[in-house]
Amino acid sequence: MATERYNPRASEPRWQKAWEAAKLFETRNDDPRPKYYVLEMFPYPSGRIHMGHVRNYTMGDVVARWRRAMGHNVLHPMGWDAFGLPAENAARDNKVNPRDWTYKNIETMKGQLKTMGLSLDWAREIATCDASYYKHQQKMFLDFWKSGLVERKSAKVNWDPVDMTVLANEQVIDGRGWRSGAPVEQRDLTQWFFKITSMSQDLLDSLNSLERWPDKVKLMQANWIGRSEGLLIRWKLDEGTAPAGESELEVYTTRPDTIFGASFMAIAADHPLARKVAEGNPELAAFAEDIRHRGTSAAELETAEKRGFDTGIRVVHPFDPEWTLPVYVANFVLMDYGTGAIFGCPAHDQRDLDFANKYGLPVRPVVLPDGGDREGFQVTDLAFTDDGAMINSRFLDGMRFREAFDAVADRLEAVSVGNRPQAERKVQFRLRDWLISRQRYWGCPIPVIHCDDCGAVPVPDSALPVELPTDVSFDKPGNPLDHHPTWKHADCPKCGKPARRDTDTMDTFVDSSWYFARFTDPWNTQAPTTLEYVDGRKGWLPVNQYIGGIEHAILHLLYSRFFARAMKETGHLNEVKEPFEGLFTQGMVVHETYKGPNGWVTPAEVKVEDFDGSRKAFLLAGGAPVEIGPIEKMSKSKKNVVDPDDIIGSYGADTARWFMLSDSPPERDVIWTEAGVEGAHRFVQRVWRLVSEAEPAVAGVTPAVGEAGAAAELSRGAHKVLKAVGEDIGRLHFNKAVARIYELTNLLSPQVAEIVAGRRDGGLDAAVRQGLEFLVAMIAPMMPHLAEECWVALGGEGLVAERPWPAFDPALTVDNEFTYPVQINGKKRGDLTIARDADQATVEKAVLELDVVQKALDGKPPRKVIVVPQRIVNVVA
Ligand code: ANZ
Ligand code: ZN
Repeated sequence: MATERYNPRASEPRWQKAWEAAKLFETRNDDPRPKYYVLEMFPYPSGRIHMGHVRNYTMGDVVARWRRAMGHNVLHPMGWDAFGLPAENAARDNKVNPRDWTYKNIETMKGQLKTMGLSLDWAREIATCDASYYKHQQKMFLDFWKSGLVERKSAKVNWDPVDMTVLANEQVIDGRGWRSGAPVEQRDLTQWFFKITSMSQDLLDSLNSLERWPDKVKLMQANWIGRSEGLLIRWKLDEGTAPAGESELEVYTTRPDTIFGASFMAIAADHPLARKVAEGNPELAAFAEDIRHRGTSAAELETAEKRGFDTGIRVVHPFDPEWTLPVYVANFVLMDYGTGAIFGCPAHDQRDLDFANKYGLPVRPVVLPDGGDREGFQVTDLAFTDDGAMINSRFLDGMRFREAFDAVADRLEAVSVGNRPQAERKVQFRLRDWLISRQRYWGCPIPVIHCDDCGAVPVPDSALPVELPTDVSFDKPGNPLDHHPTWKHADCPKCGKPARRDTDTMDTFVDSSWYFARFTDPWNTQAPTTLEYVDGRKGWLPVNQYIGGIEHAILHLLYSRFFARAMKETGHLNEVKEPFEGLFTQGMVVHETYKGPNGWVTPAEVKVEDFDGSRKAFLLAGGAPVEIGPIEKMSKSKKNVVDPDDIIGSYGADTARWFMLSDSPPERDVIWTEAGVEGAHRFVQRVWRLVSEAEPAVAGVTPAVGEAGAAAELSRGAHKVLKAVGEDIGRLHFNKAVARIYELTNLLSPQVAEIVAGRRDGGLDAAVRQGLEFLVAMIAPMMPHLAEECWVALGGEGLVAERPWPAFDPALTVDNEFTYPVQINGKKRGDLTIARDADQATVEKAVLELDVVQKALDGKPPRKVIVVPQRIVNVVA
């Protein structure tokens, strides 16, 4: 029988309309079934979706559809991370309004997402640039401020000279702005901060409770928070060398055990002592000015050449009044960590060693590697930073790290210098407060009015939202809100005098730090979110499964964790402090790169051919040879991008979805290849053919487990696959689930041929029907359109998208059989598969019936049959 090919172009839009008409994915907050909240990181509306989106949203959709089939009330929303610099750049370059540009992109991308057949609740769509969204953000800002979680302070900030804005520490990568790539400068500005450091300890401790987060993400966050236990030690300045009015230098160290290996002190260029000396020392002033202008990111300091300036000041060693050490101003000491001053121990710290070697300072080892030679141990170019036993350290000799740390701390804590102990234990965090002020237009306005008399005054609730003006000009560099002729003029809410609005907007990471909460009740005009769900039952949060890119491991996820806590503190959330119960970070979509005679070319412009096993590429137009480059992340710069529209247009969304899921484990990169997509499409057609061919033979047949022979075997296989696929999807092992589904079609194919040929033994038609229904249910989360089409072909009722996940029979999924190797006179001659619990007599009887055995015995009775249960059978002829 000839079946027509499946035509996704006709089928897919039809099913999308059917789901929409039935409002299947519009989730009700008062639905009594158990909730399941699955969320993918929402996109920035850059203009078009890319393959990374396709992969991300396909995974989320499989989870959403499967959870729905499992009986959950599923929340699966979508929105737009819609503020940000590209809109302003487009405005400047193309003379379009950032708002128009953004909303147009949203429309385009929404249309694209719809062609993917995602089961999204579009009724909850939000865009962070809507005043109805940022109104609540402004309210939260003010509430956080009231609760002491917001602070306005002057700080040394990272200034991006190209984007002309301040950046958070997290947005400075290797000393450069994360967007512009320009070297960041240091400036003193008064800015708004979220006090994320007030939660450092909790943000760190609670990582332990996140059982369904990848370890690597937790580790990255822990390192970013950077807790260390150390000691503050005050060193006396040597009187003859100290500047007037100065008597001590306080340092922070995590290695007080190495105090007898100290050979110099180093302070930051902005340390008060450095500033004081610089006042009378133009050479030092110039040196300090120079290092101030260079980047001060930790990574940069790590690699930059160490530079220092001897101040001439000396300090006295806390354990030896005769021992003095020089104080340098050095470029590798940060002012905003610890006390901005350190003691350098070259033998056990690489930076200190580089510095000491450059300036000819002593290098004295005080920690001996285990098994090392006490007399001969020396450090020259490589610092020894591991654990060992103390040497050359007077009363510490022989101790290990912990003991030596405590011995130094105990002794110095007991000494008092000017009413205070000379040392004090201190826990220190690397995490800094979150600077949120941005000198940009396209962001959420900071709802504050500055009055000469009253200072910074909150905008009253009744005047929220503070909306962005729409008539802005991008002709001048800098912040358009600041240039606007009227917008910033406002009366002081407190005293009524003319005052100025804050013209800064919030970092767009603020917008994405709470959107997951907004989705739970986007219609609420009074509060940003409410957790009250139904009759005081627990609400939607936390998100049960969050899926997105590893690139957000630190910034977005840490900020969201801060926000959930701050919202809870200010009454905007009830119970939850961890916003994401499960986190999955998917791999990237990568593709070969191609270089033509005039530079990079896109895969669409290239044809690749196989010549005796070696692949060669040519331009489609003109046939010029093309060099095949390495496989890399799809990116515009290398032009190795495949447009989802093209793929969906030619193969359909189901093919794209199937390929994304099938090819590699979801946490790894997936290599997009034409051959792979074609393979996926062949499978789509194969499923369709299987169902179409079987249909006449299974029409009207009631699905059932096969009773005997091939029918029973098929049912066992089908139930096993059903069980495994459910487990695989539950664990997000999509590629494994796909492999199982292939297995099932392989089991079904020959049996479909049998029933088409008219066989029905052991209820084969009913077993095939059941297998096909399982197949349809199992492909439904992944290829939802094809599943609906197959369901119709089988004469099924209703929409697959609404049907429950089928139940497997556990008895059919356990392996009840055992295969015995059968030996004749000690040589293996065959196998016997038989029920695992068959008794000895049954096994013996079955063995003697085997052809090979009968042939060997040649009509005579065996001398002996030895059955080793669950092991082997030996026939002695
Ligand atoms: C002496 C010492 C000896 C150190 C040794 C290390 C190894 P974490 O663990 O990251 O907290 N340090 C302190 N303040 C600094 C600053 N403002 N800028 C640059 N470095 C600073 O690191 C703490 C260690 O980093 C401290 O312990 C200090 O050097 C350095 F064998 O003190 B240590
Ligand atoms: Zn005032």
